[in-house]
Amino acid sequence: MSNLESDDIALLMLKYSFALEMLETELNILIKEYEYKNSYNPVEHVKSRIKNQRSIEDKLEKKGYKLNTHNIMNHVHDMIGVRIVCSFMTDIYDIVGLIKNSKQFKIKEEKDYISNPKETGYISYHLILLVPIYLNENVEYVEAEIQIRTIAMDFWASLDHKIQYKFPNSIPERVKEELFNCAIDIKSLDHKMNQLNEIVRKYMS
Ligand code: 0O2
Repeated sequence: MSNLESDDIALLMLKYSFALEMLETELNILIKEYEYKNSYNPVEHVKSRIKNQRSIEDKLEKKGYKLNTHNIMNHVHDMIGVRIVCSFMTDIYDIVGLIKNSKQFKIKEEKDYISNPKETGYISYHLILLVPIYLNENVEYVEAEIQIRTIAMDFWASLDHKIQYKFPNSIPERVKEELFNCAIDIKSLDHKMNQLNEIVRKYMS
C-alpha cells in the first residue's frame, strides 16, 4: 500500500472516531432522558468499538475486495459498532423507537433478527445509522451499526462467537444444531422474563 493510501485510511479512521464520539454522546442523552421520563433505565450496558485493521482486512478479503478507503466505506458497514444490551425484549423496541425518532441520525437500514432470526439462530435488532460529522464547515455522514439485544441474546451471541473462533473452517453439524436449539430456548426465556416483568409491574402500579 502506498503512503498516500495509508494516509487516506488514517484520515478515514479519524472520521470514524469523531462519529463514534458524537454517537455515544447522543445515545447517552437519549437513554438518560428516557430514564428521567419513565423512572426506569432499560439499558444494562453499552459497548462500542471501531473495527481494527485486521478485522477490516478479513471482512474485505471475505467479500473479495482489497483494502482501500472506497471499499471500507462501501463494503464495511460496521466500522463503528455499538451494542446496547437491555433487560427485556420490550426494552429493545423502546430503544429502537428512541433512536429512530432522534433528529441526530438518519436510518440507513433496519434488520429485525428478532422477528426473523438468522439461519444460525442469531437474534438481535440491528440499525445501520448515518451519523453526521462536521469538518471544515462541511457535513459528512458516516455509517454506524447498532446492535440492540437482551442479556440472554447477548449470552448466546457471545458463545456463538467463541465457537466460531474454535472452528474457523466449519462448525460441526452437532454443534450447529445445539446452538440453534439454545437460540430457541433463549427466545422462549426472553418471552417468559417479559411476562414476569409485566406481572411485577402490575403489582407495583
Ligand atoms: P464482528 O466480529 O462482530 O465484527 P455486513 O456487516 O452487512 O457486511 P451481514 O452479515 O450482512 O454483513 O450483516 P449482519 O448480518 O447484520 O451482521 C453484522 C454483525 O452482526 C456481525 O458482524 C456480528 O457482530 C453480528 N452477527 C450476525 N450474525 C451473527 C451470528 O450468527 N452470530 C453472532 N455471534 N453474531 C452475528 P461481523 O463483522 O460478522 O463480526
